[in-house]
Amino acid sequence: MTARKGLLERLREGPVIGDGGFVFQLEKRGYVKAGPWTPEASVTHTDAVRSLHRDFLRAGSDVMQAFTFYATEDKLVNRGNKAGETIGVDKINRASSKLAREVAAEGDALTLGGISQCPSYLSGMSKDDVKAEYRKQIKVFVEEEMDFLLCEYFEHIEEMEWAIETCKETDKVVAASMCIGPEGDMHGVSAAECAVRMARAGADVVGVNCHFDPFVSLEALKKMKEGLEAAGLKPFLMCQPLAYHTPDAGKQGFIDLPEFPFGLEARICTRWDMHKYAREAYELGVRYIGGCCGFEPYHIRAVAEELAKERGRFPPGSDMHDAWGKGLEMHTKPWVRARANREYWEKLMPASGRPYCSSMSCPDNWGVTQGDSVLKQQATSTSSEEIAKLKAMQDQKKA
Ligand code: CBH
Ligand code: ZN
Repeated sequence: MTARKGLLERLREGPVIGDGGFVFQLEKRGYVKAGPWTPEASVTHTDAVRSLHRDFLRAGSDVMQAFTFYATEDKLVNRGNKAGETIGVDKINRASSKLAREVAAEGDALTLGGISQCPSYLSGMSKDDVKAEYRKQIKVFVEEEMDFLLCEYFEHIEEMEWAIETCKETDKVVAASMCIGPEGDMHGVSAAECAVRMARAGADVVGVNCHFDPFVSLEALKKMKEGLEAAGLKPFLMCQPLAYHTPDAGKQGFIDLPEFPFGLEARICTRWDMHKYAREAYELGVRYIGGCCGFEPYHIRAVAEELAKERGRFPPGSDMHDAWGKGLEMHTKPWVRARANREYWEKLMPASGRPYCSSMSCPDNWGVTQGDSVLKQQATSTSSEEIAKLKAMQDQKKA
């Protein structure tokens, strides 16, 4: 039996396809709460998490990323989140790792343990203490034999460096992606410099995830690539963008858009947008190509179909999807049959269907987020009055 190929070997051979958005998808299905966005569903609703992994595997994902987003201790208890007390870091990370491993074995996928930024960093927690938070997660990933590690969704390069350093205490391959766009991190560090610092901290794969659409994210990747080349560094590049169009977003990305997080639907990318994304990413030299919030299995399938030649295979889910809509030739209506071709779908400009819907909205532009301790000092009485009013309204509704 030949040994299973690891991430770096696969990346050298061709594109590796990541998965899509877990917290966003599971929130819509009723298993994650928007706000804390924590992954306790791996313990409380294992079937929901397992089945989303399976959907991504079928769509062509080469990586089953354990559902451990925001699963640090400080985040699980932050602002009254009960998951920390009732379940805890160890149990969530372990259950998530097992689910990823179980589904990965149903295909030839790799398993991945991920860590993400923690609220304590923003509140000024020391480097050692922040690292200790991460160590609790990483310990589980090592014990559960995840194939590699990922530091994802960091908006400050300094915290990212601490996270990478902590991952490097193991002998696992480390990938790192920041939730930044072409304008760089929240402390004014450019995208190019962020990439160089991630690589110097020891990441084998560097790039961006979340916060911006595929095309804005690739702009950031371009800058990262230039910076890395100038510094003589050669890590692999990764991109896992949103599946929402964000041409109007500011530095904080989609978090600042008025539609975040409950009204983003009009911005969803089509599968055809994802063909374009996959091709452009590949041509830029990005080899780890996946998605983040809003990215559903059909988006990943489109990436896998676009790169089928490079990968030498179509994903299992293509059984039910002929390239460029060819299946529409079997439709009953002639004008729909006429759409069974690439040209039609590549040229389509989808309408929003909302008469007064503008193409751009005006972001909040809050600027840099501060830690909870700072926000508490700034909180005004109006906001607590407002909260009390809302609560009363809710109680009235219930009664
Ligand atoms: O769940 C996932 O898919 C993770 N791999 C990445 C999640 S990025 C989450 C963004 C929401 C964060 C917030 O509002 O604080
Ligand atoms: Zn995301």
